[in-house]
Formats: sequence, C-alpha cells, structure tokens
Amino acid sequence: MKNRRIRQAVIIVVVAISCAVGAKALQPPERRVIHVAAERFTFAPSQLTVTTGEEIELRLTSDDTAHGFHIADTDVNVVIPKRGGEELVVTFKAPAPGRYPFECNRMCGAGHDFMRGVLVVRPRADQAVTR
Ligand SMILES: [Cu+2]
Repeated sequence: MKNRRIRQAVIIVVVAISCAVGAKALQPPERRVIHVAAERFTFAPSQLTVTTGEEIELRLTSDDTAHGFHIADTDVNVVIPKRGGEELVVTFKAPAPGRYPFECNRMCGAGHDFMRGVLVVRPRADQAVTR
C-alpha cells in the first residue's frame, strides 16, 4: 500500500516536470542570442540582422586584445575583455528599422580604424512596407 502511494507520487512528479518542460519548449525564445568574436581587425560576423523590437543578447568575445564595441545611435558601448577573459553579455532591444554601424572604439593596433560592421534592423513582418 505504501509502495503504491510512493509510486503514484513519483508518477505525478514526473508528469508535472514533463508538462513544464514541454510547455517551455513550445514558447518562442525570449531573446535572440548572437555571438560576435572580435579579432584584429574584424568582427565575426560583421553584419548582424535582427528585427525591430526583438530582444537581443550579444555575447562578445575577443580572440586577442581588448576591443571596443559601439553601435551607433544605441546605448551599446562596451569593452570586450581580452582573450581568456569572460564572455561579455550585452542585452538591448532592436531599435527602429535601419542600418546602425558598429565599430571598435578602443585603439587596438594599425587596422583599428577598419574594425567595423553593421547592425541591420528589419521591420517586423506586420510593418513591412512595399515600395
Ligand atoms: Cu580597435
């Protein structure tokens, strides 16, 4: 009798956990995670394409020295730690549709001025304008 109750309790717990995991899997991801690696004198990838209003989580690492990472017209302006340092996580909401250049803004060597990329923000599907 006691064993039967324990077995029932275990089954209830397993079913509850399965339902919770299943429900979580059906939800869209809360944030879009994008990894960007900095290395003299490039960002990889150098073009990031997102949708306006999306929650973005950038995970920034460097393969050599410390680099800056600044996205024009946004609050994103950080220093990526040098190689071996921790991954730098930056979150922001994708701004209005458009092109937002980003650059290294921390002197890192002779090619520093060429260390650039672009954040391309597309309109949401329901905002799309045909021209
Ligand atoms: Cu630089």
